[in-house]
Amino acid sequence: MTDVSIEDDGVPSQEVEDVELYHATSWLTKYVFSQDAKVIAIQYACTAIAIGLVALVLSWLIRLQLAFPGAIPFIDANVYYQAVTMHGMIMVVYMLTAIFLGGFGNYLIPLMIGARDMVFPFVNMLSYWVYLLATLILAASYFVPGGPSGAGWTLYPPQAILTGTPGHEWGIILMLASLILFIVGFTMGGLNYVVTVLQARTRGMTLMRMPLTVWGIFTAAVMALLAFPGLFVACVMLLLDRTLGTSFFVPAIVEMGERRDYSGGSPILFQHLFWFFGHPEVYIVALPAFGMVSDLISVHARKNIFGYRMMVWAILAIGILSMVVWGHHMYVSGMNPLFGFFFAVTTLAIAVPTAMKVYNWVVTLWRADIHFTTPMLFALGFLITFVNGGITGLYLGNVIVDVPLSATLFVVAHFHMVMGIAPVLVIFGAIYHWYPKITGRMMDERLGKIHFWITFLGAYAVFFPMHYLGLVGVPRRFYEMGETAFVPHSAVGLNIFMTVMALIVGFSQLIFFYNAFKSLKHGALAGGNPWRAASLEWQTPETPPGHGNWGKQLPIVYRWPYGYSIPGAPDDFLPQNAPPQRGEHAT
Ligand code: HEM
Ligand SMILES: [Cu+2]
Repeated sequence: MTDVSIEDDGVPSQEVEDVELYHATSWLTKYVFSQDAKVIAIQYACTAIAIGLVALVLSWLIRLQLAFPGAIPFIDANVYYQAVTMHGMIMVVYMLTAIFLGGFGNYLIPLMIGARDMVFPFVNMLSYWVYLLATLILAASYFVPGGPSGAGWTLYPPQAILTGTPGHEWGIILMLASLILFIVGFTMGGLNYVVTVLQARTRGMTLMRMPLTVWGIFTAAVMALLAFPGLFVACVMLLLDRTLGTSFFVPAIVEMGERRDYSGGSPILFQHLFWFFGHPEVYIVALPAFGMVSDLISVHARKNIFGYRMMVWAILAIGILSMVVWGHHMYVSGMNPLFGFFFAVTTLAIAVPTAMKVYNWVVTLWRADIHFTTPMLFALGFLITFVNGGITGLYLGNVIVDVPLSATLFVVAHFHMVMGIAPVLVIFGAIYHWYPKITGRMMDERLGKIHFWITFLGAYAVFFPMHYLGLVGVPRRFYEMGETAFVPHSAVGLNIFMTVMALIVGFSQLIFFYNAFKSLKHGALAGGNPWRAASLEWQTPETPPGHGNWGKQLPIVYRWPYGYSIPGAPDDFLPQNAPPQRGEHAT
């Protein structure tokens, strides 16, 4: 039967006297400058969603220009490239990274491992405020002379800092300063997540009994702590190149007919540093999503996750491998072909642990008691979308396939599937799933399902045809589309269709926001554990969990978090902290 060890050796669980916990003394320290991970989580999530909405609106501008070139007078080439740049950077860094690690990480880690809070609450609070500052600085670049950077989200020098690129005046400086701050802020949060998982688990919560959500977020945090420094130094050096005239990344160059003072720098060095961060970034987003999807599937299919240990090892293997594949973003940079071979092999090798995870999800669903709740629908949507994006990733991982496709919309379609749509579906699923714990009320299921179907089908309507456009050679980051030589006539109608769908998908998110706000007051009361879930966060004495999460006594953990459909269990499932039952044998 299930893996149970009995720790009833008479030692009381760790107790914390009330006075030992820091206590909020005023409204301000309770809700604004709070050190409670749960409040910080909400702050992170709300900020990330708010700036994400800005990026969403920017994507409409891009799409409107592609479908109706020139129809909207204020979208000139500069505005277009600025929109592409800000959209990409905000979505990847300021929205996805922040919401997965700062949002879900803060909320779920302490609750899922039975801790009272993060181990460094003050630093945790500081992390959020630095992140907010970084976000505001980035947004401010829309209000400085020259506007935000239009260098593309990859910020490649030399063009990122030379005249002719929109935002080379102030935009790029603010962008780099903002990224530097973001990384400082993230590091403070990231150390918290890692140390908390390693040091603050409650009695009986061995590493191999942690929910996969925690494994995913933990591994992502470790990776981010290793990968972000690459971006950090790249940003500092590029900032020096731009402001002090150093030549880290800029070779001797003639600009507008004039020889500039730069000499000897290497633009390729920047690409290496950028992608040393940029590729792991995909998994910094994907691993938490993997973990959360595993938990959603298990709970809503009333079945233990298949191959738990394999899932853990796969997460770690993906984490390690993805640190050595960054060169697949540079196949067209002119690097030594032997490197191309190395990076292609490591890239394709990642498919192995990834496919193992996909098989395990599918086997978990096999003959399960699947409840098609909103969180489950989003989890299934993720599975399909991720597999879809993963397969085109296999194409692009091969040098000879990538070279002709690399500057086309095929790449844009690929990465939107795999790290645009797929993680966003998980974010929604996770919000529907954990909302009752956070607020004490359920979200409306009917609205949730409508929201799912419009978002899921709509996203496919936007990005599926994009593969085709890429294959016929439509370039990416290209301002003037219309019926130019690049764009076959058949693409014009498609482009219009995709743009209309993008607007529909975007506006349909209002259904979600309406649901989330209305349910705060009017949602059905959830009780402590509406999904009958086994993991620890659902076993708190109060819902929403109070300050310190657990009242006086920390829970004791006796088993793994996937005890579902257990014959003889009172309610078909066994929470992690339920004392051993008759018939369970110790391990
Ligand atoms: C409603 C959803 C979205 C739509 C309609 C959309 C649309 C677009 C479009 C049209 C482009 C420009 C393609 C080009 O010409 O190069 C683009 C670029 C990009 N998008 Fe999205 N996007 C969406 C969501 C996301 C999300 C969630 C992410 C997060 C990963 C994301 C990340 C990016 C990135 C990194 C770029 C590349 C920017 C660059 O080339 O510098 N997008 N998007
Ligand atoms: Cu990559």
